[in-house]
Amino acid sequence: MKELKQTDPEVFRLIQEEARYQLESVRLIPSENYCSKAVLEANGSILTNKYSEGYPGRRYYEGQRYIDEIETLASQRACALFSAEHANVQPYSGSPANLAAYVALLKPGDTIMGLALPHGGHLTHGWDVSVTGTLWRPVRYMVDHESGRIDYNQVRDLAKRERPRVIVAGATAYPRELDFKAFGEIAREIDAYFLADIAHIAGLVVGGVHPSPFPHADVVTTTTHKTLRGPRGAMIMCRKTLADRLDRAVFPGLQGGPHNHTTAAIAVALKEAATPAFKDYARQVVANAQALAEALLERSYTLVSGGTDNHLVLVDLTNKQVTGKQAAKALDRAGIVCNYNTVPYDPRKPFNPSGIRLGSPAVTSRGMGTAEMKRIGAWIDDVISHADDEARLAKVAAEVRELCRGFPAPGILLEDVDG
Ligand code: DSN
Repeated sequence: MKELKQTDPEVFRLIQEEARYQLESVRLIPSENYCSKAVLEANGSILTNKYSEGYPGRRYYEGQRYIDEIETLASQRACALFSAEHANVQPYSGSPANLAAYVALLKPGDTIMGLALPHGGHLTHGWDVSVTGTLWRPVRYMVDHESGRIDYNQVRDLAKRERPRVIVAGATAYPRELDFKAFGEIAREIDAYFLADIAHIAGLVVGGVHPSPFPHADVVTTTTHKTLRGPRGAMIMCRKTLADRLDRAVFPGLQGGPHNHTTAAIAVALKEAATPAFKDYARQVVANAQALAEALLERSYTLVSGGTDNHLVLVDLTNKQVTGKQAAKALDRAGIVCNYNTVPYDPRKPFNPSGIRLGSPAVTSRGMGTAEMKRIGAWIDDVISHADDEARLAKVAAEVRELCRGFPAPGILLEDVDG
């Protein structure tokens, strides 16, 4: 970044500091990852200079000979990887992708049924403070109080009673496998569309460690930057019969020109995700999350649903001396980055809830394995048990830093941050 250093030393310094932070901390936010240097290069390329409203072969601007090829490549790679009939790679991120899907499938006032936000759903699955909960009528299913899992009989009963036009399956804080077949059957019983939002688990689906939403789903949305390890962006995949409606909802319905640099970086990430190494990565993500869960269970932590099938662990701290927010802040001071999170049936408010959410995608991208997850589990307990003891947090932070420097992060070299 020689040019940046010269032109804007202030921004250069902040990026350097962030790079050091990402390198020297254990990043456990389940929706974050490290993308490869190749993805970063495509994302930071001259493709950002272009406007390309429209779709390959049907643009409103001339000069698209290379852009058309890039977007076609990305779209074809997505179809091949996810066994999809059609892929639109233009949505700016996950929320716009979900909005586009609703715009394509629904009339204003129609009913959306999704997992309640405090039970692990997403804002755009029809929560009140999102426009998806005001432009359309939301109904929500919840996880079972005892098991912490989705009860598919309850989903079916609610669907039959409320007759949603779209049923959404997808989550940001659900540690268990989603039964896409069951959701598809329920949707067909009431003649609804089935939308699977696989943003969190796309990399696990590609890696073969979570069942695919196809052929059960009519529409699949995903971000590209979580377990899929691409740039910040999104895709909508669907049956051919819905392709025109979805494409029109994205452009010109909701968006202008696509972000071509992002499209190219998505294409690169999809190529990387098609390799045998990525399958190993996905398997290790799950093994690491399970190792972390075990380390916490051994230390008497309560995990929502008792453990995990995927990349994340949701810890209920109700039986500990700290709230989720206090725990997350103390962990950050000790070099372990996570987020505070509501747990199902949480008596506390979302801004200071009872839980923390931990995920393995980013640490696994650095090559950490189950032995490191055990150490991380022990540190988490140490920090949560001594959240006010700054000397103890500093000691953990030093140990975390030493571990992290032994596992360089993709796209961030030690020599870059050390200067
Ligand atoms: N905000 C993301 C997450 O952290 O799960 C989901 O979009």
